[in-house]
Parts: sequence; C-alpha cells; structure tokens
Amino acid sequence: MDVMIVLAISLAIYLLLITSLRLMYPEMHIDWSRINLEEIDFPPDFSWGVATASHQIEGNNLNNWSEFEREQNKERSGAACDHWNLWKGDHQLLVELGVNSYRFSIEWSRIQPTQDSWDEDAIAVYSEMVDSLIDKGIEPVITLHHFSHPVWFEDLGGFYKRSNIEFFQKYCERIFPYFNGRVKKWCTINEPEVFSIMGYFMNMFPPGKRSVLKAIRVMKNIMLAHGQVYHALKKTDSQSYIGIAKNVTIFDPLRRWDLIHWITSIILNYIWNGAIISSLKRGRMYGTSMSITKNSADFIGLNYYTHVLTSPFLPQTTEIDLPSRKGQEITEFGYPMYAEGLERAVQMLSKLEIPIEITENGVADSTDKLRPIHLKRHLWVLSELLSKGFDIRSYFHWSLMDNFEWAEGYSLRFGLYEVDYDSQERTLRNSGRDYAEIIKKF
Ligand code: GCO
Repeated sequence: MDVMIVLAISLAIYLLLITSLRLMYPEMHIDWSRINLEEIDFPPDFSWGVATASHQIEGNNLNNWSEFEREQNKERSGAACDHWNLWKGDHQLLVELGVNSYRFSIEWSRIQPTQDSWDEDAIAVYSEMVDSLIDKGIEPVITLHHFSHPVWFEDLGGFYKRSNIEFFQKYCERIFPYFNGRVKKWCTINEPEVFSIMGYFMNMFPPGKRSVLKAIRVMKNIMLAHGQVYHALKKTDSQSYIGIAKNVTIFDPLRRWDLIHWITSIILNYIWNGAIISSLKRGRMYGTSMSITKNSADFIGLNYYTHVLTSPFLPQTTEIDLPSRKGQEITEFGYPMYAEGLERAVQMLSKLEIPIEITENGVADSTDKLRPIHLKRHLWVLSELLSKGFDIRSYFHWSLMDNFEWAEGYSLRFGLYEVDYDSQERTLRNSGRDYAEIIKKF
C-alpha cells in the first residue's frame, strides 16, 4: 500500500479514537460568571458538618506519623491544636457554626499504646466527647483509621502484611461497643488510595516507600481490612451505618488531543478510583477476587478536592504547582479549584447505588480569599445534584480549624477557624461566617 494511504488511515483512526474519548469523557467546565451562587436549595434533613482527624488536631500523639516526622526530619506535628486538652472549647466552635454533624477520628495509638494494653482513660475521653456532642444536638461521626496508627502496628508491617488486619479488627471491635447506640455513622478507613499511594509510592507519608507494587498490595489489604471490619461491626449492630471515606481525584488528560495523555489519565483513574469502586461493587480489585469487600458499605464517603491534569511526566511529589486550565484559580496546595469535579465525582460514586456522604471538601487558603467562593461553588454544585435526584445526605467541610496538614505541615491552612499556634486562639474566618449563615437558612 502506498505510504500516504497508510498514513492517512492511521491518522483517521487516531482522530476517531481521540474524538470518541473526548465525547465519552467530557471535561466539564462551568462559566461561573453566569451562575447565581445564592440560588441553592437543601432539604431540611440534610446534615451539615465539619471534619477533623485525630493526628492533625489532638497534639502529642505517638504513632506512625510522629515517628515519620522525626525520622524524615519533617515539620513536627507537636502540640498541633492541643485539641486533646481543649476539646470542650472546640465543641463550642461547632455550636457557633451551627453544624448538626461532626466527623472526627479516634486515635488508635491512644487506645492501644502497646500491643497488649488498652488505655481505658483514653477511651473515656472519647466517650465524653461523644456525650458532649450529643448534648449539643450534634451527631458524632467516627472515623476509625485516619492515616495514623500505633508504632507497634507499623513495626509489625502495618497494612503491608495481610495477617496484621486482625489487629485492626480487634481495635475496632473493642471501640465499637462503647459508642454503639450513641454513634450511628462510622467511617472505617479514611482514603485507602491516599494512604497507600502516598505512603508506599510517593514517599510522602509513612512508611515512606517508593514502589507501585507495594502501594497496590497495601491498597488491597486496606480494602480487605475495611470489608472484614464492616461485617464484624454489622454483626454486633445491624442498625449501624458504616462506610468508608474515599478521596476522588479526577485525572484528566493535560492535552485532550494526545493519546498518551489519555492513556495516562485512564490508568491513573483506574488505580486511584476505579479499583476501589470495583472492590466495593464487584468484590474484585486489580484482578484479585475479594468477596468480603463486595457490598461492604452502607454509604460511600466522598472526599473531594480537585482534578489533576496528567501527562506521562508524573509528579514525584505534591510539593509543586500542578498544571491547570486557563482561568482556573490555584489553591495554596498548588492544585486548581475545580468545583465542577464534585459533580463528576458524585456521578462516579453513584455507580455504587448507595447513599453518598460528602465527608470532606475544603481548601488551603491562609488569607481566606478563595474559601468563601470555593465553599459557595461547591455547595451550588451540590444543590444542583440534589435537584437532579442524587442521594447525597451530608456535607462536611474540611476543616473546622487550621491543623497539621501531614507532609505539608502547618504551612497549609484549611480551617473555617484560624488557629494561632502560639496562643492556641481560634478566630472565625469570614468563610466560617458564610457557612454558618448558609446552614441557618436550611
Ligand atoms: C486527606 C485527609 C485530610 C487532609 C485534607 C486536606 O485528604 O489527606 O483526609 O486529612 O487534611 O484532605 O488535604
């Protein structure tokens, strides 16, 4: 065949392929100048909340994270927000915001400091916290594992070893009965994909490894752990409402005419999102069958922050500005503000056909310039999704107050309240005031 004909046919096939991909996976963008962000509507039974995590706020924890901070010479979490001592005042902040729901995590390393000791006093403090929330008319939502765990568990190999899952299960089974009856909504694990990829591939979280295979193995084990704990806890109380919090980051091709960029984004979407959805829906993940994870969630928690524009030149760290589309605002985390992605993330998770709880959404913004608009855009998208009939039950803003942002330390500020780490004073930001007003309306 003539070379020209071969070239023409190849080009035609390429164009056809790219056009179909572009049509199949549109990258939604809204012209925000045409949107009235005040036009939102929420049902009266919608839950309004904020979220935090133990290691980020409590202070003076001794766990895999504090060890990692020391070993890698990172910024230390140290006293953090001293929430362990100041929690009563912090519950007052929740009252000021007017939220009726609060998502926080229990620090396993406080509950079980050594493999064979349980700290009843620590359990009693969490128990008091739960009572205090209920007294205030705020529903407690507990996460059992939010990135941190005891040093002894890490030393045994953490979630890298399948046989260690039983230790996690024992801790969950020990904690659950204390709160059963008072706490209905539980997240077993926070962000299995972030935990495994940041810790075992990106070298940014403990234990600081760099291996795709290890990351995938940990992700599988974490999902198995979730499945096992879900069934064990449901056996104790079938009325409890148990799910998992999943970070949905959408990977879009940087150049939408470049097949290589498409292939990269499709692979990353599968590793980050598709594999976990498949484990919950079909009990299969990366070619492995794991029936215990099938239908192992009463709800899916959605932590939504952004989309990532991909090419084969993948960043090896999060400490850079990621590419963005023209006109997009860049958050202090270095990624763009992309509220439209919330709709796409909800569509993605709705395949699971279970209720969706927005367990996290927020922005790093030390001057609070972007946060008011960030909040309003995401709530606008949410309100649209509700009017389209999606079963979304709650919105938890990340976060109540500035806190220890893991590998980024204290440089990033996600709070509706600003924290002065010297005086431990908390000050409501304008965005916090906006959020309180919105909550009051519905
Ligand atoms: C995560 C966690 C939170 C973060 C938040 C802001 O997504 O890493 O769930 O602990 O602090 O997402 O980055």
